[in-house]
Amino acid sequence: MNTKPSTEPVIFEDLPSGVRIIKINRPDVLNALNMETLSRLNDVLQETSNNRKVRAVILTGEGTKAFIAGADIGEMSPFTNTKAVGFAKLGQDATKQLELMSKPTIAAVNGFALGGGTEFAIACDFIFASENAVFGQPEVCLGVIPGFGGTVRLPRFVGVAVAKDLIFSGRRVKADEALRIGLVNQVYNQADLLPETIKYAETICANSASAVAIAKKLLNEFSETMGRNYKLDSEAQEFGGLFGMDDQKEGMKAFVEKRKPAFHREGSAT
Ligand code: CO8
Repeated sequence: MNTKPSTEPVIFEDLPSGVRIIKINRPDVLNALNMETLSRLNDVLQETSNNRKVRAVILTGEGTKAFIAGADIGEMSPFTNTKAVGFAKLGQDATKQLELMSKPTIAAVNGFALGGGTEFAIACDFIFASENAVFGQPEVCLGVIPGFGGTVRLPRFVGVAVAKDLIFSGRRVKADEALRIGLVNQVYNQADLLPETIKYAETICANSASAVAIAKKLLNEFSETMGRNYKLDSEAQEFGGLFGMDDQKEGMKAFVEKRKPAFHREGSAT
């Protein structure tokens, strides 16, 4: 038997019940999302969406430390504006697939879900978290903004005031607070997270798939999914526009060099 861990950045397993578990598999960098991972994830999600045997989807991260620690800062740091817009759109395509596919999607957040990690979690229908889960939108600490749909979807979960708190401050939110502010549906200890998430997904799988699909479509329409395309596009454009600016260069360079960033001290004039 081959016991070597897979080097594929996205792996999946199908359970007999119709639940598919999709895992981001870059544990050495806390499952950070680079271009290759996002392309592969888009392909896997497309196949998942079209595969009639799959009735529910769980998205999680390999290892015990992270769900997704965000976009890959090392790879993203030197991006041009155009490349950054393209990267944001690749991530937005994957989050849209999770949100709009007719099957229910659950994020099993087993550790850090920062930046793009929180954005992928909130694209799912439900978020189940382990006690060690940590959420946050720290992009402003890197001189940028959320780019995978955070400015559009986060207010739907927690309201505009809390979304502004999280996006402007970049502060981290632990599982108990995430439950209190309505970001997550359930919190479990780490060992129970996946089994309990599977159990819940299987409860849904036992129901009529076509009825669940129509309910999901209507609930998405109710929460303004359809008006979201334009807003997602503005987010990608604004995200890309920040690339090459002094604060983006400094913010991401500082992360790679493991030091605090020295941003411009003057405020914005507009
Ligand atoms: N990108 C690249 N590498 C990462 C990332 C990341 N996001 N997160 C962690 N890593 C790497 C670390 O560099 C480290 O690598 P190495 O072992 O080679 O030094 C390894 O993972 C382990 O990480 P740490 O040693 O830092 O582990 P700690 O337990 O000390 O800290 C943290 C864990 C708190 C999660 C810390 O790693 C951290 O702060 N990570 C960055 C989190 C972050 O800022 N995420 C947001 C990124 S921006 C974003 O997601 C924007 C989304 C929209 C993009 C639109 C595209 C254009």
